[in-house]
Amino acid sequence: MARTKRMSRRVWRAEMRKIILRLTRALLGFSLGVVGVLLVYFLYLQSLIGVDPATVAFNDALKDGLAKAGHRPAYFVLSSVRPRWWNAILVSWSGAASNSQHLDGRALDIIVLDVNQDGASDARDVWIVYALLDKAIIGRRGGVGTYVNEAGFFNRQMIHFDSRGFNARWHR
Ligand SMILES: [Ca+2]
Repeated sequence: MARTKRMSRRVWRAEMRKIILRLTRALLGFSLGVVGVLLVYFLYLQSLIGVDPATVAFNDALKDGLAKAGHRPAYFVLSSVRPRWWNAILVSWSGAASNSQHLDGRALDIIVLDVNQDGASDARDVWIVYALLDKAIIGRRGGVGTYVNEAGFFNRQMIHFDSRGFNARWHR
């Protein structure tokens, strides 16, 4: 009698172990799926998919302008088309505008690296890109902003530009 009890307990434990293992595997698979979807989604937010053609043209002109001036197009897109819920989070996090040009796909935020190839990614590079966008490329057709006075490398190296259809400039 005692032996059968011990046996059934052992069987029960083995069954539990199997169930826990299966649950752990399912949970792991689900988490990886969620991470994958988020990854693809945030890569999409940094792509030029769905960006206004006028803004894409500004971006192309910037690459050309930098090359013609003997510089490198050393920058990457941090933010392009932004869904409403993500913009709402950024409004409270980082002071993004609630009526942001990103909502309509008219804006790009770029992080400027060592454009002039002097070995450092700093304000000099930001001003080279700003000058091109300000005078040669966008003019009165849109907005250009820098964040050179803010804390943190990524803020300071960021330039926003958009095709809002009228002139706007700022330096934070
Ligand atoms: Ca530099």
